[in-house]
Formats: sequence, structure tokens, C-alpha cells
Amino acid sequence: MRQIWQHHSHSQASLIGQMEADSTGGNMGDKAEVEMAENPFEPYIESIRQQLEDQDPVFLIGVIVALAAVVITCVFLKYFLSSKTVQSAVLLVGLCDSGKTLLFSRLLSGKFKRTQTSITDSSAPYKAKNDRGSTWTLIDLPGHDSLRPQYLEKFKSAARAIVFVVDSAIFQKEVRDVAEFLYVLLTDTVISRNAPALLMTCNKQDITMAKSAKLIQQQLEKELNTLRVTRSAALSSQDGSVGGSLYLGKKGKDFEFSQLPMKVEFLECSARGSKGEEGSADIENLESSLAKL
Ligand SMILES: Nc1nc2c(ncn2[C@@H]2O[C@H](COP(=O)(O)OP(=O)(O)O)[C@@H](O)[C@H]2O)c(=O)[nH]1
Ligand SMILES: [Mg+2]
Repeated sequence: MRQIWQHHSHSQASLIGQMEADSTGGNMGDKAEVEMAENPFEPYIESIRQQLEDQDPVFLIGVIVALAAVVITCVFLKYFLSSKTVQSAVLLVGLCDSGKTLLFSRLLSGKFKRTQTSITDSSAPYKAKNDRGSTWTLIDLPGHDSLRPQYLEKFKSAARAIVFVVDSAIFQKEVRDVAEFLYVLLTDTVISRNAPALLMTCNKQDITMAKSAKLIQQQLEKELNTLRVTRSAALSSQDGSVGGSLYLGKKGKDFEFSQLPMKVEFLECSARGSKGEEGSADIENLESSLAKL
């Protein structure tokens, strides 16, 4: 074994010796053989170093430029890929029982599904009905009060659109709660900076008692207007500043949805559909708005 290794290292050494002899012009075979005994790689390193020194500086600059180009490309690719994933989510939000989960399955499969109160989020890729074939990640957020903030926190920066589902049939009873939820969304710094499209979806239009989108918009504007006064008063009496959240709308003017930084649309739909559970849903409005994102 030992003999084989010695033989091997000897032939390596003589090879290096030859290489050095080639590059320096002198015969250094003996010297290389002596160095071999200490560190078998030293001659290699030495010859590489020498080769680098002999090289044209232009070559070295070329190598550095090439490396820099690779690094810059990687950084750019990462940036583009991540910015693509950052705002591709469509969030379904709204109070409990407004129809988010049913809308979720209607949008994805067109089918009617019996729903249960969701306690976790579910998400699925949704292909918009447009020529570009855009695909968004549809996310159904749990509507329960106690779970809402944590899920909102998790997904708000990824939102491309927020589908705010309202139960139009019992809107009159819920107007205050709906407005409070909306207020939290609209005064959020991240949401107002990213300005995802806000699709106010007035669901359950199949029910005769349902309020129209127009009326829901007017009532919400009125309610948000009063909320804005009471909320900012409460905040400023606490510590003299309006915390981390923003002022809603324009100061000195009654609140209107048109004052918001994002595009707002009010649309009517019915996730159940007029023909009941077997029939299809009336959600064309929502689908065409999602196709325009
Ligand atoms: N009549 C009617 N009922 C609906 C409509 N959309 C949802 N629902 C019903 O409302 C209830 C709550 O729906 P769900 O999707 O679970 O609401 P979520 O709590 O917001 O997820 C279910 O019984 C649905 O069948 C609709 O457009 N019309
Ligand atoms: Mg649900």
C-alpha cells in the first residue's frame, strides 16, 4: 500500500517538476520532489499561483466581470420572482356566514358545497377568466372575530385584491360590524400602501330582502364617516397621536369610497344562485372583476 502511494506521489512530483521546468525554463525536478514529502498539493498551488501571475490583467478583469454578472443576474431573478409572488393573492374576507366559503368553492369548481364555519385558511390557485390566463391564489379567510387579525396579518401584504363579502340579506343588522371590519382594513398601513383592488361583494342577492349594492355603499359610507370620528378621537385621547393606522379618506370631507387609494367596486352576486343548490351561481360580476385585476 505504502509502496503504491510512494510510487504515485513520485509520478505526480515528476509531472509537476516537468510543468515547472516548462514554465521557468530550469530543471527543478529534484526540488519539487523534496517539497512533495511535506505537502503533496503545494506544487499545484504554486503553479496555479504562477499561472495567475503570468496572466494578462485583462483576463483577470474578465473573470471578475463575469462573476459580477452572474451575481447581479441572481439578485435580479430573485427580485423579479419574489415580486411576482408577492401580490398574487385574492383574499375572501367578511363577517361569519356572509358566504365566503361557498363563493370560494363556486369560483373554483362552480359547485355548491355545504360549508362549515372555517377555522383555518384554505387556498387554491384560481384561473381568471381572461385571455392572459392570469392565475391568482384564492384564499378563504376564517370570518370569526377572534381569528381574523392573525390571518389578515399573514396575508395582507400578498393581496392583489380583497373580495369583501357582505350578506346583503341581513345587512341592516350587521352594518355596524361590517363597517368596523372595513375600517380596520382600510386604515391599515400595509394595505393602503399596496392598494389592492377592493371588491365589495354584496352576496345573497337571491333573497328578496337583500339590499342593493348602491344602498349598501351609501350606508357604509355614512357608518365609516362616524366611525372615523369616534376612532380617531379615542386614539388621540389615549396618547395624543393617531397610532400606527392612517386617517380614513380626506380630512374635512365626508367619507366616500372614491377617496381611497385603491380601486373600489361594489357588485351584486349570489353564491347560491336563483335556482337553488343544483343550479349555478350568479357570480359573473365578480368573475369579470377578477379577470380585470
Ligand atoms: N341564499 C343564499 N345563501 C347563501 C349564499 N351564499 C352563501 N349562502 C349560505 O350562507 C351560509 C354561510 O355560507 P359560508 O360560505 O359558510 O359563509 P362564510 O362563513 O362566510 O364562509 C351557508 O349556509 C350558505 O349556503 C347566497 O348567495 N344566497
Ligand atoms: Mg367560511
